[in-house]
Amino acid sequence: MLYSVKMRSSLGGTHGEGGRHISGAERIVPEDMLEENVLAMLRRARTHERGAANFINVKVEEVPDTSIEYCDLIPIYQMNTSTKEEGRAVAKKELLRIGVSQAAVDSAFHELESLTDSMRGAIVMDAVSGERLDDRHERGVRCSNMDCENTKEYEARMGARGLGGDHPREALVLASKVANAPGTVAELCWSDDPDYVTGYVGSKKYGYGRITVMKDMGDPVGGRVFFVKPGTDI
Ligand code: PML
Repeated sequence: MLYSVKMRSSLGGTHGEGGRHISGAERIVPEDMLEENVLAMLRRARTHERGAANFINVKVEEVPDTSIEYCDLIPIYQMNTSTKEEGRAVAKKELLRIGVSQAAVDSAFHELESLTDSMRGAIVMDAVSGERLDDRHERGVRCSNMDCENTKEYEARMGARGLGGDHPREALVLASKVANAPGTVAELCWSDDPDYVTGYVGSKKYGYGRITVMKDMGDPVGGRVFFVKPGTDI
């Protein structure tokens, strides 16, 4: 039997009710790894670069085998950049190459660059008009209930490429689920972790386009945009 373990944490109150989002994480693990994963998540919330959370919510749920859908991880390619400006310019070019319109690229960057605090979820945007389609304001839409099937093989392969650790793993799993969702054209993301400057542009068409520098070191504001085909049932 598999279990879903989800954690979200904040500082100074629950997020959205005076508290500041600190971190979130989720895994799907076998029963014998449940306890170690719950502990790892508590530790992560209490030792995060964004602050030591004092509101931590951990949810554990059984996942019936019949409810699971499998998809391939999208292939990784990397674009090396050394400044935020260079990284964002590369991301814009990549989104246009995938087929997102100039209007939608401009709108997405305007939305993300206007944020004063990180969103928990993503902005859903029409890939042609650039109109924001969700009405969830700073909460956005979350992609959840996901993990990679074979953790050992995943870690061996990613470790060999120098891409071990939580950030690439969580981002690649999420980007793969999003890219495989009906209606998705592309995704844009940069991290809300102040010490983590890497981001990506994801798509089913080309894969996980990792961009090494997309923001300034120390910046605690990050976010995501899911670009969808016009008419997608969001
Ligand atoms: C996040 O952790 O908030 C997003 C990280 C995106 C980049 C992950 C990577 O490929 O290193």
